[in-house]
Amino acid sequence: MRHRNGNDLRWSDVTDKSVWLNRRQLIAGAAAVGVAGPAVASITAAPSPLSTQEKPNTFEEITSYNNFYEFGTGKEDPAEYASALTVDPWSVQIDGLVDKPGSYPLDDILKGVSLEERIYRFRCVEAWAMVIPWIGFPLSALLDRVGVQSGAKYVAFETLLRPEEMRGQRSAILDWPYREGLRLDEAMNPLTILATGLYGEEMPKQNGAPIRLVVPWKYGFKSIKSIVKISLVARQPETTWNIMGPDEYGFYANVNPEVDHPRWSQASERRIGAGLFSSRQQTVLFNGYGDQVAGLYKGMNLAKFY
Ligand SMILES: Nc1nc2c(c(=O)[nH]1)N[C@H]1C(S)=C(S)[C@@H](COP(=O)(O)O)O[C@H]1N2
Ligand SMILES: [Mo]
Repeated sequence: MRHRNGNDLRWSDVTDKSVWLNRRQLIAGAAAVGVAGPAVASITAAPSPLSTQEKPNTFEEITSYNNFYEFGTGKEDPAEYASALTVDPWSVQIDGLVDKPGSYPLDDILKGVSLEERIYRFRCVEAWAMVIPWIGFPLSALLDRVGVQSGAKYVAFETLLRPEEMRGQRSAILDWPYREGLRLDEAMNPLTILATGLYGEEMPKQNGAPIRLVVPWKYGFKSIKSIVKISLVARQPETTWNIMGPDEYGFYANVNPEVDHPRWSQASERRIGAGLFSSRQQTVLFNGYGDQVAGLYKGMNLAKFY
């Protein structure tokens, strides 16, 4: 990418097992990176039927191989430098075509929702992939709470701009702050979540603490991190990567094995952690979430609106 310039499952049926599993994997991951035990608070969240049964990547893989250009363009830069980020206090400004605009403290946002574990496939436009056990809640729950007005057709998101803590923002590698957007129906889809944690713990800073978007059927760059602003708007908003390279990064950015990136094929992907000798896996249209989202794009030419 670096570039020129849980409804049918009962809580009691599954909670113990998932908490145990998360713990065990977290401890294994933390031990491998040399992190001391009790620093993070664990989160209680219900499992979701929208989760994949695929085996998640390890905590260490998910937190040591990242894209977060605010901390540098290298995959290891976010793990090294994101500790400088202050995530408390944190508020999200919600504005535009909404009934209840305002600056919402994160605690207040979280009081109004119930957290779920969503184990999702995640596919970066650079052709690597992981499986990540997010903790979060549907974006629709927050949008319903603030009251979306009828003129709103898109949702625009912005990341924090704080170059004192985000060293990557001291150079103009991207047009800061990082911005992303979704069509309103994409934003309201049940798969679209705001994530506040992973592996049953608060969101690691390198993964977009304290709150980030996750849109699992789209390339990873749509899943904007460390969000401070959500605007309901009438027109398709400008988005960072689309401005950088309109021929390379579309607004829709749905995972599609048949639409190659101009500089590489999107037909297959490298599963992080699959081992040195494992072959690449085939990329699946909508990252395998077609049953839930294909209907959003009926009548659109997916090669044109890539
Ligand atoms: N603010 C911000 N959000 C961002 C990015 C970024 O550089 N800045 N990178 C995106 C890209 S390209 C990917 S693949 C994912 C990576 O998420 P992860 O590091 O949690 O796997 O975050 C996305 N969100
Ligand atoms: Mo990405």
